[in-house]
Amino acid sequence: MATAEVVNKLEELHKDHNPAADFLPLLGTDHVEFYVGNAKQAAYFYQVAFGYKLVAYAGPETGVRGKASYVLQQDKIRLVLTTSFDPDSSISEHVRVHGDGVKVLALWVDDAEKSFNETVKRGAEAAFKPYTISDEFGEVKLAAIKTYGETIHTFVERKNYNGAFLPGYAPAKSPLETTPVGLKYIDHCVGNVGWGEMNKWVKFYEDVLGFKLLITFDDTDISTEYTSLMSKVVSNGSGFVKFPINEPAEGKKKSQIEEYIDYYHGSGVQHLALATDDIIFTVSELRKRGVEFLVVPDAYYDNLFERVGHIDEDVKAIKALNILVDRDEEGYLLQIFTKPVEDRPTVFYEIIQRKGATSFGKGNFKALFEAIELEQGKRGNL
Ligand code: TYF
Ligand code: FE
Repeated sequence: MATAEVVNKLEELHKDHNPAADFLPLLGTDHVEFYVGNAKQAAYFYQVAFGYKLVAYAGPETGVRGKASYVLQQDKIRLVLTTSFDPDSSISEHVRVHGDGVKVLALWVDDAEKSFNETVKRGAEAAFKPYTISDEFGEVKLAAIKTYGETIHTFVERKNYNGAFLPGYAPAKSPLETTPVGLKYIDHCVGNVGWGEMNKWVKFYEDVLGFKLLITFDDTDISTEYTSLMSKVVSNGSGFVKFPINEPAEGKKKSQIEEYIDYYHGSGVQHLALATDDIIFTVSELRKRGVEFLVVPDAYYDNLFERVGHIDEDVKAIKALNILVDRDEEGYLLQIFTKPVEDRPTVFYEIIQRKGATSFGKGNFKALFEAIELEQGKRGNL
């Protein structure tokens, strides 16, 4: 699909969006919960390397048995890191199979019960039924449905809750003095699904959650020497929630999506794109704190101006930090990708700054995927 069509689609999506008629009005991403082997250490990593602040904790000390959860926040982004003490729990089983990974993409809604009922009526499989939890700070209603792999969407209704996170969590303060790196909100969350499953999951988001197809990338858009994949982006009506879905495609060697699926042992969340409004600051800070990024060759910058025209940023800094730039009809975007943040080549992060552009950096796919292949080769997985 041409870029122009993409832009029209997005405009249409917002123009036609009538929140009152939307059976699943989403206010945004409430939080992302990871199941991990050691939440205490993962929380340290996210505080020190990514500048998150520890805001809440649940565990034995707060009356929660058998597990511990750390809630980390930076502006609107909230991560929850959960570990289990029970080898037979579903959390431990999730970690055994997948390694550290995303279990929950939680969506902030006005009515969790309605969100659950409407999506289940349209074919969603329940993960858990609506229930209410409360403490002295108010009430929260939760319900959840299953999506690709073992991932779930929890609907979080937190009308006037003013506690630290959710009932059961106590406010927490870390002895660490962390400073934010300028991360603002989750721009999109990407799922990798198995061979031939992309359209099934696109249809799931369309039929069950009322999302609209925004962009299609086929294997001709994005096949390099080795890596081949197909991708479709679905968005909710307000445009606040965007889920690209990737599937592997036949290529010369192993697709990066296949590598993920082999190591994750199934479908799951591939990357979270975090928005900043000062990517030079954010990436400089992340690098200082030890976050590792994919490397694109210097040659990428040789014809940058020809590809993207004028940009406001200092190109020397952009090049020194290895930030990628792409332009669409509406403006441009700056983006960069971390290496996987686990030992397995599974979840990674994208840092993105949008300057008008609403697309996903198609012009960078070749350079980006070649950079991914370089890493795949080092792991012996090409
Ligand atoms: O979210 C996106 O669509 C872009 C492009 O392995 C992308 O960030 C797609 C697949 C991938 C890495 C980036
Ligand atoms: Fe992305």
